[in-house]
Amino acid sequence: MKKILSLGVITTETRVLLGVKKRGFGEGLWNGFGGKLEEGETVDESLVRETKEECGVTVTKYEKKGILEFHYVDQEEIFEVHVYECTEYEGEPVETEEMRPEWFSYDEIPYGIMWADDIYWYPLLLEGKKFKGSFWFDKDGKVTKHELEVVEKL
Ligand code: 6U4
Repeated sequence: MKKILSLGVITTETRVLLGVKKRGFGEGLWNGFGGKLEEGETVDESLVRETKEECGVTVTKYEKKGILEFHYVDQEEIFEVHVYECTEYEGEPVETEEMRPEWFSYDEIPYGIMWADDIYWYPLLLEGKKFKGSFWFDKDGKVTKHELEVVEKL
């Protein structure tokens, strides 16, 4: 079984907005904003709702850039994460109960405290490419195997 999730990376020409997750799955890691789909929701709707919940902004211009499958040892389901680049938003980023947002220059992205797959695909996203991939994790969150390709269309 697959579980679909949204993940949005807010970008400017030089910086990305990430949030450190304060609780739950991925706690302590810097990540984009997103989450599971609620009943009857589309992936786009989940992206907009979750981003608002997690850092207070409403994304108004976004494009799907990647589809990634994550295989975790301790999760029964495969996560299918739809990755978006968000280039316009309304409101100002604020800390919420779930996340604390911060801007990072492209060359200061804190890969050491992010999900281990991120270092593989953030560079593609920041170069404007579209991509598809799969990552397998061990119990410590290390990537044991991966497949990743740049595609013309998702
Ligand atoms: P609840 O159950 O409401 O706390 P929800 O906010 O719906 O959770 P959550 O927080 O579990 O979902 O969402 C996880 C977020 O982390 C999604 O945006 C997808 C993202 N994510 C999951 N695995 C990831 C990985 N390996 N690399 C990555 N992001 C990942 O960069």
